[in-house]
Amino acid sequence: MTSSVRLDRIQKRFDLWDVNGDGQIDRADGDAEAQRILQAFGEAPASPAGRQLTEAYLGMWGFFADKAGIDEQTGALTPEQSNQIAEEHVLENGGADFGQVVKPIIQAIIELVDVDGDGQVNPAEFKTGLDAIGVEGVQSAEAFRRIDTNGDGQLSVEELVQAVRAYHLGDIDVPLLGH
Ligand SMILES: [Ca+2]
Ligand SMILES: [Ca+2]
Ligand SMILES: [Ca+2]
Repeated sequence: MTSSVRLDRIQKRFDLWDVNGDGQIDRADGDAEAQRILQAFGEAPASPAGRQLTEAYLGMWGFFADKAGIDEQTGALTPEQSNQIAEEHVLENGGADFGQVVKPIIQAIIELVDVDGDGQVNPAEFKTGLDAIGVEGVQSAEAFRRIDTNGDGQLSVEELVQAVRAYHLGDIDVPLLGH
């Protein structure tokens, strides 16, 4: 997979993040992305799961603001700045920072899809989740098998975090958080 594909995916991610389309990424965009997903799942923003997801997205924004050295409340990033931070933290440091910011989001989304409450995602929950987030053109059974790296028939938080990272690295073709 070429680095241009990788950059294209990161670019798409931040095009998506720029929810109000003003060409910059800021706190309001992070909040809007969380609301978009909650709406897709029919979850009230004020519910515990709703608050958890919103806080996770704002936490990701805070991470970006911190890396850029700007004020989390009032600052904004250009797409180029966002891409640079994403690129560095997807590719470098063995993905530790990426896992740290993405994990709370994955955990919050699992709360939304985990109908049987076992803390993991089974094939039916996975398909419901993909449909709600609006991931199109993905064979959910095949994607499930690829993400279920230990083959136990369940997707764990860790497997899903690794899958999101692998998508941004260009290793798999399943845009779990939408594209
Ligand atoms: Ca914006
Ligand atoms: Ca489950
Ligand atoms: Ca598994």
